[in-house]
Amino acid sequence: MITLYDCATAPSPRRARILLAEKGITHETVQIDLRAGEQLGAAYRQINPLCTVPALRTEEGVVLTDNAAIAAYLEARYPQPPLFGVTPLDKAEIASWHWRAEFEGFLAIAEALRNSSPAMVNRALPGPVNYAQIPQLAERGLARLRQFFADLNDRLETREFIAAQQFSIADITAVVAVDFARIVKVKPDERHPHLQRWRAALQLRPSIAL
Ligand SMILES: N[C@@H](CCC(=O)N[C@@H](CS)C(=O)NCC(=O)O)C(=O)O
Repeated sequence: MITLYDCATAPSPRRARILLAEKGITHETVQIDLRAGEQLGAAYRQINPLCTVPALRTEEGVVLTDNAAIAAYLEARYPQPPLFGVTPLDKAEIASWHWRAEFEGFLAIAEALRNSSPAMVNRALPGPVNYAQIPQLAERGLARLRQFFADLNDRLETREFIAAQQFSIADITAVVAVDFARIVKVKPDERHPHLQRWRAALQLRPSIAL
């Protein structure tokens, strides 16, 4: 049985949860308590030395230690429904927007939150090594995040989905980023009608409630 190492309140494992649900893959879930620092404890380090969630133990007993590996494995092992595109051009378009959702969305939120939160002093990056906060990075993260919302809104003006006219991994990563942006007080508003329409439509998918 597949095991997902998860944290119900964290955005990165939510990406894996949605992917598993979209593909209808039965699995067990183990919650790791990030607030209590369980990811840094000896027991979890043995599972994932990178000290992050999600991690996924495959049926063969191999532990995949990040979303990139988890998504690559699940798409190859359970090809239906395809979430990375089918034709070469669709795959390219989805890969491009998936990267943007990670780099311009996810990483911008991480910069803004992890470089400003008093709870994350010296934890400006996840993982086993401590890094000091850089307050200016928090400001830049907020600016990048606002720009990402504007760009995503423009992109969705003429589209139901972000890339290749199909629901894909790009929508999954983007919706998790858009929802988690609340943590730094950035939310879709009247300047983002297309983004709001897309977000409302995604709510109809059972996976998005996870
Ligand atoms: N590259 C990783 C990043 C995972 C990540 O940053 N996870 C966060 C939770 S959203 C974490 O484990 N944080 C632990 C910490 O802050 O110590 C992935 O997407 O799989």
